[in-house]
Amino acid sequence: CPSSPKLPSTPSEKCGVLNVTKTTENGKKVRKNWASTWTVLQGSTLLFAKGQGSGTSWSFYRGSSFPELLLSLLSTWKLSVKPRPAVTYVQSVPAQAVSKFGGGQSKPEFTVDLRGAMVEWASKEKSSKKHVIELKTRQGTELLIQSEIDSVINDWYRALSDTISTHAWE
Ligand code: I3S
Repeated sequence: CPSSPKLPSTPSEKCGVLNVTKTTENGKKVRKNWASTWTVLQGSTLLFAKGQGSGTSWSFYRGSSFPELLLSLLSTWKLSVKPRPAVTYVQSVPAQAVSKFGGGQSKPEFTVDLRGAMVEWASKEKSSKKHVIELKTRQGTELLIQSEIDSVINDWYRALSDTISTHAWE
């Protein structure tokens, strides 16, 4: 990922739009609230920024490639429409295309410390969605991270696992 002028100078290792929800915060269970979320992996920190306000925040997508934008919108729509339609997603999408952290957003909405965290594929009981990663931090925050595109979520799984092993003893 290109680094953002608004964030600390460490170049980010990975970025992209994922569907994210917290399930536990500081050890307390919270209601799921899936949202299409701009996600950046920087060192041992994972940063998130949701689109702002209600409806579609176009600046959020500034710099995204067209397929990425389309997939993200489809995914947001799919999250808000029930029952879920059978949508088949295009599999080949250029991986990282967005150049700024959350477009117009200057600060990440929340961050997660990956040191001592655990990552695994979420069981069916955790979510009815496919391709869901469960992330548990040492601070007692638990998140579900999902993408409709297997290659995207597999890459994130690998990146998160690698980061966690690299920083395991810090
Ligand atoms: O694990 P749950 O509680 O069945 O998760 C679903 C609910 O959070 C649901 O919200 P409401 O209970 O407010 O209707 C969400 O819309 C679903 O997306 C959640 O399930 P999945 O399986 O999509 O994670």
